[in-house]
Amino acid sequence: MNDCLFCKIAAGEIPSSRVEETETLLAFDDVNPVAPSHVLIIPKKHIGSCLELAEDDRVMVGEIHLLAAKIAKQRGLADSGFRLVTNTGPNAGQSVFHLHYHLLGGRGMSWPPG
Ligand code: DGP
Repeated sequence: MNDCLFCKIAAGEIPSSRVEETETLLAFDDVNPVAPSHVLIIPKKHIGSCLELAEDDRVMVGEIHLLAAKIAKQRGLADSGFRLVTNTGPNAGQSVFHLHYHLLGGRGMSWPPG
């Protein structure tokens, strides 16, 4: 999508601190980290949120979880734990309308979230 920030990051038009990349996914550091480790995982193709996922996206969604686990292990978060979350819509505070998963770790987190 022309005007989408994360599409531009995926295309390399806006710089980011890249963590991992696959054929379909990009992982990069969040510009405003709220935990010592705060990585965003996005599909390279534009999907506005999980509400727009199609049957054909099943494999890609699974790959997001596998990539999150790989990054968590790389960063030494497997034992201490981490959170993988996708904010959807206003009540969840979604601010960028391109599907993304926050991988948060490196500190204790409360539940339920605020
Ligand atoms: P959400 O509120 O769930 O839609 O999260 C959007 C996240 O995107 C937020 O944690 C900040 C991050 N973000 C916004 N703009 C940029 C950017 O230009 N670069 C990077 N790396 N992250 C960004």
